[in-house]
Amino acid sequence: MYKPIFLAAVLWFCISLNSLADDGYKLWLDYQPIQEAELKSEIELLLGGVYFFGENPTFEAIKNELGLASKSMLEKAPTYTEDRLQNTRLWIGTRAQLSQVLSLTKQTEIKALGTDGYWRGTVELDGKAFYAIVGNQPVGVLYGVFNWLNSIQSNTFDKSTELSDAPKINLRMLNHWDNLDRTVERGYAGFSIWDWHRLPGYIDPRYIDYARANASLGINAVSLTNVNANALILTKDFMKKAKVLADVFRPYGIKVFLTARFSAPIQLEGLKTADPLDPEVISFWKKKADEIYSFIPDFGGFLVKANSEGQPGPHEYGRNHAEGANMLADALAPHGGVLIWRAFVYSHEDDVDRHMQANNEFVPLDGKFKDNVIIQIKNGAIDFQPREPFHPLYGAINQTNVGMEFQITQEYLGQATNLVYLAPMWEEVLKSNTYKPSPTSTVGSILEGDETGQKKTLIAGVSNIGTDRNWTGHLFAQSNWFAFGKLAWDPEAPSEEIAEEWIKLTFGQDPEVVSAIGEILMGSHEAAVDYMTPLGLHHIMGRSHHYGPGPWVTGGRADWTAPYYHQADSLGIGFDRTDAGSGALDQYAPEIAKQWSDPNQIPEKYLLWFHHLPWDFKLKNGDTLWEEIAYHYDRGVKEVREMQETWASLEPKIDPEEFDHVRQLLNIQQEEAEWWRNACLLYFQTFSKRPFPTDIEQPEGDLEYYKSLMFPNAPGI
Ligand code: GCW
Repeated sequence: MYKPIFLAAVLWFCISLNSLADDGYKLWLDYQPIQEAELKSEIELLLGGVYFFGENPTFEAIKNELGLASKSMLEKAPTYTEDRLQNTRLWIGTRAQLSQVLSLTKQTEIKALGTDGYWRGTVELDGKAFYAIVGNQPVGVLYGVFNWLNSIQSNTFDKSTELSDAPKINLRMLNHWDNLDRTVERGYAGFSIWDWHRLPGYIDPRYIDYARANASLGINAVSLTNVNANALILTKDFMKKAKVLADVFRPYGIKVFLTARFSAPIQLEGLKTADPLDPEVISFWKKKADEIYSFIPDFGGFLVKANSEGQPGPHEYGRNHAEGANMLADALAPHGGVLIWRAFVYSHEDDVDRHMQANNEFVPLDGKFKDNVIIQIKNGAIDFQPREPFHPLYGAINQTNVGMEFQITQEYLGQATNLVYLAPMWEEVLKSNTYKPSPTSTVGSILEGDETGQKKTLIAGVSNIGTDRNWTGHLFAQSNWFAFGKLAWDPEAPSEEIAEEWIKLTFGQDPEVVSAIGEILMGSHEAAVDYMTPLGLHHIMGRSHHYGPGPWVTGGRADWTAPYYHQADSLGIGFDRTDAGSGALDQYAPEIAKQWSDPNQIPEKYLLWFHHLPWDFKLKNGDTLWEEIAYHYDRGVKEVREMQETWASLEPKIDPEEFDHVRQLLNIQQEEAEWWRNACLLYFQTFSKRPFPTDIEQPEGDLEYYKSLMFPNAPGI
């Protein structure tokens, strides 16, 4: 009779224990108590006497952050002083505010860091030492404070070392693909965090935490809505709502952008046309821009997807992308707004290889875009595949502002169940040599503006954020938000260092934990490529939801089917993009086209992206192509199993809730990796007609079964 009560008590105890566990909500801003005695007393001293040189909303945000950090790290609030000398240890302010106490040399040094840069270090005055965090603008100070807090958390703070930093990119931007009904296109972490229904009246505290997280990484712009845009966002009702978000984000240095539906003049104003050269259309957009700026004076501008995948655009009226973009840019220009126009355009009515269509559209328009237009180009020419060679548009246009579009949400990379750290993939693209406009150009140097002197620079990432308690669905997907911010700030930052920083901020300093999780992160992208799309295979996932394998997907428009991309037949496999095939390779610099046209010289990771090769084609290691494909799929599965083992070894050292969350997801990932391997190898074997190498785990199951699997409710569509 006592047994049920006892069990209930045990359960209650477990639940309450669990509620103390870490649910990931605090992201990398989970200021842990400082363990090290010397550091602790040093920080106690600094936070025990903080002086702000002036007041403004960003300094209020800094105070809020210092309060949160101090309470967590030291179990007490900071002490703010009224006098910059008396009882003061930490100075916080702008260069101008600190001009009387900084040497002229120091001021010149800080000035050179630009709007968002900061400097921190010790300043001596009348024999007394103060620690100072200084920016040219309040937002730079904010970045400096976050950087300082970060150094405390990762135990690297040293007050005798001066440190300064400035971003290499102006616009470091998240693109939300969030719909007004709160569904998220390609979102795997719940619903949209923008609660449009309760805005403008209700300010969800999440908005502030979201802004804090972004500011801690230097992210300074967000586009709130899906690029498959709904014109309603441009109505007065929605402007009032967007204004509230802009007001919340402003102290954190974040500007709001909206997506503009090209046909909005027809939908909102009843005009007969959306022709960009029509005077009424021009006047509609001018008035619209004026109206938005009356609500949001520092509105960032519009992000536009036009004439792609059914979205309206200038082509309907016989106009080109420059005519469309420039008309909107002119409407924004008087207010200092920016028009971001996506290069992700392709049409199934065009027989040309989809890979080539963006270059065909945009290269002839180079130099025709207004100064406040940025062309936002995806990292590769197809669509955020597990691995893509860099987009040939990088380097091919050099009189136009260009920006990067990465995808942080894992549409094609295991969605929210697979642990895949994306930074090594981004790094690979950023470091790619384009050979154009100069022999040493890289995608990164082009983005930084070094090659063409472009003044407006941009790196955007499609957000992976949603209403899930841990924001990103998979705890480890937080590392992708984090790494995106870091790379947008500095495209030259090594992905391994970013990983280490994230691990320390998320899981603490224990060297064994840092190194084991580092191994998991750094191997995870290659593992996913191995079990999904090795050797340059691409776009062979399930139809429409893109969940799981679907190399057999046919029907409907050809460029949305898998055989369009893998081209498997009895002779071989791969998409011939050499001169004998579509000729897409010629869109790259001659140095690349020459090397990659040769199947024996092209990096093997891109082999089948550009070549259709016989099943018995010999690879560098002596294996045949068929064997090598099989080895990659097999290796991918084994790599996931190693990730599982490494994670299991960390159990005693990881918060139980976090441990279990990741453990369960790794189990799913392992099953999904096997599913990918089995389905793809069995399918490709129907063409290759060759046995699997004997030293791999033999793919099991029945191809017809894999083909029959349906996921009508898969998320993110
Ligand atoms: O990757 C594809 C996605 C679409 C997306 C499109 C785009 C917003 O499958 O869902 O639409 O890219 O980038 O415009």
